[in-house]
Amino acid sequence: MEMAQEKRFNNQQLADVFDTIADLLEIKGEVIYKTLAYRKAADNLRNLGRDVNEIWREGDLTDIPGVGKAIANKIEELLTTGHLDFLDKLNEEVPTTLVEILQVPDVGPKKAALFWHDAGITTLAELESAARAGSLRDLPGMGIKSETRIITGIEALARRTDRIPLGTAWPFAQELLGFLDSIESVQAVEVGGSLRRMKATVGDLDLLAAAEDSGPVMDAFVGHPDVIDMISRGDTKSSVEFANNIRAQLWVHPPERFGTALQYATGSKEHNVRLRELALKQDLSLSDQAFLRKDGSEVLCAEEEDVYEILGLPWIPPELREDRGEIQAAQAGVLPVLIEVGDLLSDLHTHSTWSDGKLSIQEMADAAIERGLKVLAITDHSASLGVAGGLTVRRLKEQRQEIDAVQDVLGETIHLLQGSEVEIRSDGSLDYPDDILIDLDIVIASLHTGLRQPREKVTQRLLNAIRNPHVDVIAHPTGRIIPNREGADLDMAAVLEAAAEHGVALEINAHPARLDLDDIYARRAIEMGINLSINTDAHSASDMDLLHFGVATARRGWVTPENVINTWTAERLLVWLKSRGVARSA
Ligand code: DGT
Ligand code: CA
Ligand code: ZN
Repeated sequence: MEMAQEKRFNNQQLADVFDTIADLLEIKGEVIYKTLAYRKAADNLRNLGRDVNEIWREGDLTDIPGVGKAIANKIEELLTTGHLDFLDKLNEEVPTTLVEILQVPDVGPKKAALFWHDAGITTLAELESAARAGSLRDLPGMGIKSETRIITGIEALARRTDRIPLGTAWPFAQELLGFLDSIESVQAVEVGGSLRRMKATVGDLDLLAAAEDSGPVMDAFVGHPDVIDMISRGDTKSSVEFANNIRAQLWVHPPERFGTALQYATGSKEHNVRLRELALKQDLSLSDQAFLRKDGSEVLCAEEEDVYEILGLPWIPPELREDRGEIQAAQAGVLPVLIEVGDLLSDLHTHSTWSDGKLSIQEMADAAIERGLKVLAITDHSASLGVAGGLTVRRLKEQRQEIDAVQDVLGETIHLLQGSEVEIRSDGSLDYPDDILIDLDIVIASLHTGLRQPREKVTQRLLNAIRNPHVDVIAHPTGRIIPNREGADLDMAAVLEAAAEHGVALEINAHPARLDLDDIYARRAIEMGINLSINTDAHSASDMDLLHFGVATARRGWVTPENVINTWTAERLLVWLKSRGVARSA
């Protein structure tokens, strides 16, 4: 069923068109700067916050940042005719299906062009069979190793299915909640499912609304302007797919049943099975509607707390509901008091214009103060990470002067630390010598290159960094990028053991593309007494607002404030940092 017939393109779809153009131009071999305008337009369309159709009707498309006359004309052509001459012509030169092979890790436009010209490959399927047949290894610049990497990359792509990253799902769900909340008869809205449990990726969105009469709410939901497919429509549940390919289901229940409905839809399935077992022990059966007694009468729960209370339990935070011992802990009265965003007083991993950040040190400090932080570490990249503008030793020393100057201006409002995100090189050595590290207020070490090295080698690199007495924090330990890149093949048991032994803190990187450590390893780390550090890795002020994703990941790992060094007062944090590294205290 097509709901959005007359509106041919929304912001997301236009952005996808421009990204495709940029991809095709790169494969064609155009110089990078010719593609940049398309990428920029795509980014800006995605982040516009206003419907491009509206701007087009009411004003001037060139008002959109990054959209000049040429791109405005293309947008107009797409909006009026539904296609684009320029793209059609480009397709005759470069097959569009080549774009899909760019999703394979390590396959960029140059490789794609090579596979196309030298092996006649135009689709992902053709690439896979060529790799499996061993016919890529002899192409220029290829070998058995890179051929194997393509096979494992394609396998990882297949495994990735179409789960949606939390960082995409969450803001979209907030938008939908706002839409539902504005419907007159709706009394409450909530998100359920894996999204409420804040999993790093979600299969679909589960939304709930409380209303006496579900009809008008369902009508509005399936009639949402971005719906491209109505999968089902019922009185308590409807499912749709949106133009961004995200699927969502909406459950509507009367307010007096909202508690059971929300509890049910939040899951997880395994957690819910346990609760139903507990209910049965009291001769009750629990459904999304109510508790049902043997005599057929119902017990209704308007609040989720009521569901747990009837089962003799305190309310359990959604992030814990994975049947990983939370019900037993609740019964024993030992649920952890989970960390919250407000507990964090410092951000210890951020970037400024000194490397690849967007803001000056002063601007980063202002953004941190605005968010109530007491300590901000500026940790720009080290020398060898050339792509990210890593600092030479000389630049590092100059940066110290600027940090001191900004600190003088700021006075007591916030404490600035000069740190560095020091690259762990592919041979396992650190990017700065010890006599430079010793002068930094905080050293975080991380892997950005050589992530595909064999397990033993890549693990050893991380162990070397952990054993360096000047290293305080290991940032995004596995290096995974959601959803494209799996983390390094680390021996995590060895990494955790070394971190515990050397008192190094492990980061939960809050960026929704990382969330690294994940919930499972975060929990194992705190069980071993390892300190964690939740940081934004901010390259801009808005990145600082992603902190809650890191906190949610920590909560899924049963993390309490005491486990996280960012909750410590400035005094305590500074004492800890000074105590690290024998030489440093000298
Ligand atoms: P996802 O979307 O794959 O990331 O995972 P969830 O947890 O959101 O699961 P989903 O979307 O299949 O279902 C949403 C919620 O509905 C789920 O968290 C709990 C509830 N649910 C679904 N199927 C069952 C079931 O067979 N039994 C019970 N008790 N609950 C279910
Ligand atoms: Ca779901
Ligand atoms: Zn960083």
